[in-house]
Amino acid sequence: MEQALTGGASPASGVRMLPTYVGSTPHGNEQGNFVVLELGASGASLRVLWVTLTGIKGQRVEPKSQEFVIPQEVVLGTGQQLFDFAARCLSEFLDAHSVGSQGLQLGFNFSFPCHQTSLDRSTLISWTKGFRCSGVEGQDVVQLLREAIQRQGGYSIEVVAVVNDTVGTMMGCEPAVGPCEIGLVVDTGTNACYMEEARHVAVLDEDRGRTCISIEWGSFNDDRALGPVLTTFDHALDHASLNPGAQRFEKMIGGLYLGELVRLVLVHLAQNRVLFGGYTSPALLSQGSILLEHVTEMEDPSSGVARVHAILQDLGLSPETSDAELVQRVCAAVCSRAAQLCAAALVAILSHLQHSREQQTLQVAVATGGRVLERHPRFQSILQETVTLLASECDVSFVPSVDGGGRGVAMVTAVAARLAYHRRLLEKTLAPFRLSCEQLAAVRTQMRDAMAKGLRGEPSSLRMLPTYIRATPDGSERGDFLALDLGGTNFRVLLVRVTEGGVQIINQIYSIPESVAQGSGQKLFDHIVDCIVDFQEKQGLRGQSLPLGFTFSFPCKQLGLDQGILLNWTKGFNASGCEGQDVVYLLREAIRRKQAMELNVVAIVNDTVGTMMSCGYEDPRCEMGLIVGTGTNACYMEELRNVAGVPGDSGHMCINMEWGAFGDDGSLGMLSTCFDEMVDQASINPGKQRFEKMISGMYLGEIVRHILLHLTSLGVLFRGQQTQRLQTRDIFKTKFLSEIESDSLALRQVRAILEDLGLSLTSDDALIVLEVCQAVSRRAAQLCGAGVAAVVEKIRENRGLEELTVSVGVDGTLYKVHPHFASLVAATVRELAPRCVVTFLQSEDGSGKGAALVTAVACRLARV
Ligand code: 0WK
Ligand code: BGC
Ligand code: BGC
Repeated sequence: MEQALTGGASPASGVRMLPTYVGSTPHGNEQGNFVVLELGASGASLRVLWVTLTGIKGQRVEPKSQEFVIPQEVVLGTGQQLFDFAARCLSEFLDAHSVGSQGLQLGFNFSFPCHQTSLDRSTLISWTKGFRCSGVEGQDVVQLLREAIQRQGGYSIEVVAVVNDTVGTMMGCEPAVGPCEIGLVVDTGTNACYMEEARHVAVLDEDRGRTCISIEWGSFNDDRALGPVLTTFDHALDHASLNPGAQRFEKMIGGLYLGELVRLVLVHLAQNRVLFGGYTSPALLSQGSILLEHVTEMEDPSSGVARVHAILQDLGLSPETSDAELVQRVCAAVCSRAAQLCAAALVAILSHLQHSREQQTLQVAVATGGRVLERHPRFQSILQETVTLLASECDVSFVPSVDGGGRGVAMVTAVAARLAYHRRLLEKTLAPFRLSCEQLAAVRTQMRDAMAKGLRGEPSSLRMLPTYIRATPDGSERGDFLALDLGGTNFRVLLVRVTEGGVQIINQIYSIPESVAQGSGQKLFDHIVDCIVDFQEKQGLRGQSLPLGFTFSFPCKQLGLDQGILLNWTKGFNASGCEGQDVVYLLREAIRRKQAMELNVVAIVNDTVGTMMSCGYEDPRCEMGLIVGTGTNACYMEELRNVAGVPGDSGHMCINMEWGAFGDDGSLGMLSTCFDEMVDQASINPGKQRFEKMISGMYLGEIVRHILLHLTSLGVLFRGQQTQRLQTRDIFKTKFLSEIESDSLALRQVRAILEDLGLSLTSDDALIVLEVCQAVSRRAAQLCGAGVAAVVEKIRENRGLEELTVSVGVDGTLYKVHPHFASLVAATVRELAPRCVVTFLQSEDGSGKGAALVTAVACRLARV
């Protein structure tokens, strides 16, 4: 068991430990009417039930049911024959019980070993118990049933769950105390399930709660354990069976085999003249002539020796009384061993639970089902006695299932139906975030149109601001420079030394309190100068006049390299008296107020430009800068001839696109969701930066939070319990998306983060939160990719190239930290700009270095 749970199973052990995706025992509030289809629980028969769950503890409605015998040619025929037969029986039952024809929800009780990947997706591993329909092993049996129901027509039946009979048995029982946590079936076959700690199940990325595991102990065949127990009769039975070598443990316990074992022993004793005077009848010699019912009757003390005689005579034998008594003893031996082996296996579960729950005394209820347990006179008692013997420190109560698990299957179906309904609500909520290739291509084309209009100086949501940067560095830059980097997560002051050997950087991070970012412009620039002066003192630079490059990551209309008019604040900044002002002038004014006269502001650059320059220093093909951090934006080298308002027809000019504002003219309306509207309306700049608000770090967490609130209000999440914390703005950080979407331990991350937010959640909740984060970040990355595709395609067409090879310098926390963002952007660019080979260079030193390089170029040009 432990080997298989940890995924390290050696085929030897044979038990499969299959997750069933049943994560909790019944709450008792499941309600509704459900069709249950049972296949394989009790031999070549199929049962259809109509189960009504009242949702009121102890209030039971007797299920309607009908049994159908499956013809042998179907049991050994094709899978299609079997599932068509099942669909016909379903219709016959529904015709007979007039329970309506629309919106029927069905739970499929399929009692064979299956790899389940969800409550409604299950692949058959191998047939057992005399079934051997072709074309089913390795297939999803839910899909096969759905197709058969489709072919049958007449009823709209939704198959919402597939359940193993042991799980149905466990879920269906209502013990006096506490839920049943083990389900045991001994019918034609045998198996058990139990509630395991989710963290012990390697294939499930879960660390809390419990999950139901179907052990499939029928295939237990550990030679060391079974070797000494297996008899020649077991080997003979196995050899003649439909599946030799398989289900060896089941073939010693299951009702399909007990009769045959007895027969083989009787033949052996007869051939050794111990029985029937050495006579063996053709019936006695024919396989399968002694059934479970025969064994049960022959063993039943109440039916007595007379009944044994009758059965043996039916087999063409004329038994003496001594023969009859000996036959009874053979039956008893075979069945006692079966019950004892079953008990030993059950005790293995009990000791595993005792161990994993670190309980001195384990108290547990075992739901039991199956005709061997129900009808065999002594099986149950031997089982219980042996369990008590082998597990004296466990307090085990056995609870016979009342309807063979039909209710249990309906319970699981009710849970599955609720989950399926929630899934549909989730899909409906997230559908607007799933952008098609056509939608992304439309964004690329719209951005191209807006770029062209912006460059021509026509009204456009893309301002396409000339930066007066005409070339990327050529490596001849030299000197020491101060640089400021304002506008991202951190405000940094840097000393940048550019030498032949490369660039050395010393920097210090300073905070910009919200009160300063949203206070007066004078206070903001005074704070900036205070930080510079503090940095100079720490670096022993006071009194040294170093050229200063200012990375100012906000939309500025540049009138020159050292003149930039702030058009509007973004990203939570809102300092007064700055918009419409030359921020270099504002900085110089603050320098003057603070008498830091040695500061010589030479250049102001946008962080996209600084990033492009910084990466261009290493890779001259870098002609685009991209920021995906708190905000988002891009710049690139445009042909000067295409830039209206800047004289000159040759050469290039770096254009700051300010693509954060793309769609502010409503052109992205078709993509905007109600959640985007909520985030925009709650922002300090409603209607502005719409593209940014769908992509960047300042907003993704808020989009997710609004979606989680919406799903909670629908009852899809957190059982519909809204919490104060989750209603708090900005409480769900964008960095949570990166943590949650990290491939390893994803669900544990979700749980840890949301519990910190005071939310108690189920594993289904955790999965839904993960999906919401994935949908929001994926859309952001794809939109960003569509933007990059528009730009590189523009550069390619500018140069009339068949194919363009270009590099893009990138910076920004979201792009750098999110586990999938960068690869999704690259994939979208490959899709939307197939004729461009684009390399993304993550900037190591930030745009401060870029600002220093721009300053160095300006100083070099000023010297010539
Ligand atoms: C680091 C750059 C800076 C830019 C920032 C953006 O040096 O200029 O503004 O990245 O990323 P964020 O800090 O907003 O995540
Ligand atoms: C199957 C199990 C089933 C058991 C009892 C075995 O043959 O492999 O899935 O639970 O029979 O029906
Ligand atoms: C600003 C841009 C900046 C971007 C990334 C946006 O909000 O408008 O100027 O490049 O954020 O920091």
